[in-house]
Amino acid sequence: PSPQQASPSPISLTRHLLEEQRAGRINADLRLLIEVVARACKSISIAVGKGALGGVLGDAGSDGAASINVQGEAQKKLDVLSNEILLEANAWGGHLAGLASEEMDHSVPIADMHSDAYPRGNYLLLFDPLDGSSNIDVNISVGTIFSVLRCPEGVTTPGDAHFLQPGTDQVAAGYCTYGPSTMLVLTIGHGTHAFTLDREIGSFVLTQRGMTIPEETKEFAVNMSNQRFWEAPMQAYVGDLLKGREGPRGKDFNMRWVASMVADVHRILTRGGIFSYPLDSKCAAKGGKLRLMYEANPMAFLVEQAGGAASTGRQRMLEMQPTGLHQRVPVFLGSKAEVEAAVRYHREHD
Ligand code: AHM
Ligand code: MG
Repeated sequence: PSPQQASPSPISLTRHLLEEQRAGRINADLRLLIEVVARACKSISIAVGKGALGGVLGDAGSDGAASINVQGEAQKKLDVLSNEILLEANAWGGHLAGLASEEMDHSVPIADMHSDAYPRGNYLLLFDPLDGSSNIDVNISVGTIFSVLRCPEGVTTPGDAHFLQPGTDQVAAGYCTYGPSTMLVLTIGHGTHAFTLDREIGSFVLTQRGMTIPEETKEFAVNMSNQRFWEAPMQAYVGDLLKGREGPRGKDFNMRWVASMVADVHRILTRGGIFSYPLDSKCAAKGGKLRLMYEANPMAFLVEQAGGAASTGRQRMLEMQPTGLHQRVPVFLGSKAEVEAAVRYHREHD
């Protein structure tokens, strides 16, 4: 190609964020925070990629005793390692007031993290360090999910209550998927953009600007083995999907379920679909399976910014007022028209 036609130079995450800062969409602190999270994700990607060679597969805990997290689930070695990587990376940056993780009972104010008194910033970070843990040992995609909120004005040592802000208050959210390639998908409220990790260079490169979820879909994602435990609206909704072309929906649907939310949502952001983890009689007492603050809300923000929708089946996800750090919710997200259809079944069959 002549010099005039040369392909544009790749845009790194660093350059993208600097351009967002120059456009007045983020400040330097939020930019640095996102850079630090991205750097931690690179470390996690390396650990995940080593697999059995890194000695990181299997359960955490010693002497045959399983290590159990706040959710009552056995922790994997990589859950613990990923949590430590994110904590360590974010402790000293100076942009956070506190952080909270799926793997920790309570949030931690930055002030309590080190005796060296790191400076304290204005943001709160929430994360699921390694989502889809059941897939670690079988070499299937897993991911990290994160959400960023503002620390309320005047609060220097935030506690759990300060994190309980509705998803509409998120200033940034994203996930990193550790699959055949490692990708970071990010929103700061101005579209959803995807970056692919260039492993040789070690930097994330913008590979899809402005992801857009097709409004209509013929693909749904759900754990069908729970069917008999679902509530009436979900029974009716999926029942009609399965009737295909002859049924009221008038088209044949395909199904996909990775059992890693990050991978399932990434597929939906790429080619459309609906993801659901509904209420069922097994998880009803807890309110659902997936966690609002560091799974449902960040994904809902990303999906809405890509033109999709996210709901509990009865309410827009981002408008839910959280009542607990580890609160669980039913989740329906993805192609807008399909999420609206699922919500309609809830209205009609409740
Ligand atoms: P985790 O945070 O303990 O890994 O659990 C969340 C995961 C999601 O990634 C996934 O969508 C879901 O649990 C799979 O659940 P199931 O095993 O019931 O299909
Ligand atoms: Mg999780």
